[in-house]
Amino acid sequence: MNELPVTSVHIHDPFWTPKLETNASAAIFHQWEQLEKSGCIDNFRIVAGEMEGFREGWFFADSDAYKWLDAAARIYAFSRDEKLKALMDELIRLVGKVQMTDGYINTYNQFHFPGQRWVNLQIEHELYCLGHLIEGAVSHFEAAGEDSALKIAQKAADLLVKDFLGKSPDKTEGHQEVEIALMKLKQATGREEYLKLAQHFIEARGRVFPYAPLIYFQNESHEKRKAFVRAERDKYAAAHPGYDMSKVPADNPAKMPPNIRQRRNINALQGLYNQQHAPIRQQTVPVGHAVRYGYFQTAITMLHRLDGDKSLLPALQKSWERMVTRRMYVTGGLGALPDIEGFGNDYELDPEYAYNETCAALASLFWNWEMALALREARYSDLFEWQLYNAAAPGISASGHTYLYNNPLAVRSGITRKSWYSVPCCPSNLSRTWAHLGKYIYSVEGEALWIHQYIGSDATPWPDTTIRVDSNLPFSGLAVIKLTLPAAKTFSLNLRIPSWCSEPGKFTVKLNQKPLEFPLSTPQKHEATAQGYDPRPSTFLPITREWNPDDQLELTFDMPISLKKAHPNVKDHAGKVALTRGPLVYCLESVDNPGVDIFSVRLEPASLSAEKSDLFGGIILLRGKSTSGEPLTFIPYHLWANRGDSQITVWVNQGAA
Ligand code: FUB
Ligand code: ZN
Repeated sequence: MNELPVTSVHIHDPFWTPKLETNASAAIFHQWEQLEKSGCIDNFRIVAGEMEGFREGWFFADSDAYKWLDAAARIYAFSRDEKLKALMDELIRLVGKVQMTDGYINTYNQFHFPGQRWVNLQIEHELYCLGHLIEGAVSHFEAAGEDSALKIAQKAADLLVKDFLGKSPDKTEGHQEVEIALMKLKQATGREEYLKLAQHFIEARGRVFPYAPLIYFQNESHEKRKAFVRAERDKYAAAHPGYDMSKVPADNPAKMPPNIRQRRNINALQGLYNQQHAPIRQQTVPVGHAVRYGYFQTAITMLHRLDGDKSLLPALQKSWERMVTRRMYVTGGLGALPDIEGFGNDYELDPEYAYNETCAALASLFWNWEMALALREARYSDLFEWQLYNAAAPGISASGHTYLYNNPLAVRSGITRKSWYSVPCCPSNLSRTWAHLGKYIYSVEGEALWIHQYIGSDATPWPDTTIRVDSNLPFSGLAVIKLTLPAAKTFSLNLRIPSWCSEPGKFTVKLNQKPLEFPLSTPQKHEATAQGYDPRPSTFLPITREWNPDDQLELTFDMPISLKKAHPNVKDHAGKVALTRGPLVYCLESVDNPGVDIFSVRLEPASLSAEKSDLFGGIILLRGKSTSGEPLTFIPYHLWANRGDSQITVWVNQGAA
């Protein structure tokens, strides 16, 4: 199945439209200000010779400018905001000036180590940065219809083809991303060599035996280079008394489990950390850094889409199943281990250590969309929906000015939304995904149309057909679908029935006010998941008929409050429940529950009810009582930390002790 061009889908949704407007009018400009303030854009000015100064930030800081360009371009495609265009043009001009004649760009090396390149590929992210440049340039080309950024990106990509195509497996990037970018560039330009290089990187991964010496020596070299940079910075500061050493803000702390440093080292030496431990068709378990894992799975699935290699699919399916059943939080969050920023062992899902980086959730969205296109199974779009609301949406505040990087399920103190991070990978990743939300709602193939998400929107799947979805999700379960056709037309409409109301009798479909009957499918038995959320019962309901102009479908999904329980193998979860309703996970936040110890309170499940409130512009809260009669208020998890410092917990004790 194929996605629709994103600009052919127009979102008008009571839940999403305000968020997309905040993204376009506030978040993207806030992010630019922060990139300026932290020195990220000045790095380009300095290397371009336009200002004097010291290059700031992590060795991969360039990627944040490029990802901002990607987000800005995708927003510009809809907003046509001239102020945004001017900022994009300025950034593109600078990047063009920094680019070396053979296509190379990396302000870290160009400033600190001129003449050096591709030194520590497993660690230093040069190809990751160029990948984000390429993605940003493709978005800019598609949005602005100009090739100023695309030319730069192609020149860089041509250098990559020259230096890496057909080379040995140690010449692969430590942080996957460039593979996705090269495939997008192939789609934008038609140039086969970009697809070939992406395929080469994907197939070469996990084929360095043994891997440990490679990463060990690159790490030693990387540490030496970092020490050199630190010493240079001290010298620069001593020679420039006005120099501000604190441009880069501090991160939120992550609560660390015991032995995490040793686990990280072992993980890295085995190649698990960056999925270099085995060739791709043998990678059937989610391991290592969760963002790299998600980007890599996305790239492999995209490769299948572009070159039709079906042998890529079984490992992807197995890995997905293992992730969903044993290595994913009830929120859809990925990454039980801080420091590794990635997966722990099966059922290792501590709510306080939970890292659940926002980018890991976004990477999973990208992957699940590709899986949905490849396999036409509703489970992937179901997980997309769940992670969209409960793992990605928590990452950005209502104002669009503050962000969460790690997303634990229990916070006692010290974690809150911040206006910026020393590693600001999540904000622009969120913004570019929000701007492309329309892409994930529909897909088509021949005479068939799929609805993956019930997000209010208009689309034109075929030149003579318009579809309009009006939706009350995520707070109530009504979606109305209207078709506009010039004449009667036969096609198949595939409606996703969400996992959260897939049981018979929990949903109804009416066509022009009359209920439609469907044969009931026998529910399949599945291994219980680690945290109670299971996307696998979701299905596509196909309706194939001759549709008349102005036909209208009305879908009603039941939304009872559901109490999820963890698998007995998950430590310390016995007797606890997580509350969900429709596609939303709820939590107790201290600000709504004064005087209650949210970590020890015991919920009386029979007391629970859903209630409309004025909070956050009108949301549904869950209200209940503790076994000793204290009132309890639960808010959707994605909204926590919008009202100052607070404690939260998703898992609560239930019933008498
Ligand atoms: O290393 C680049 C990005 O920054 C990763 O994807 C994130 O986990 C963060 O470390
Ligand atoms: Zn991130």
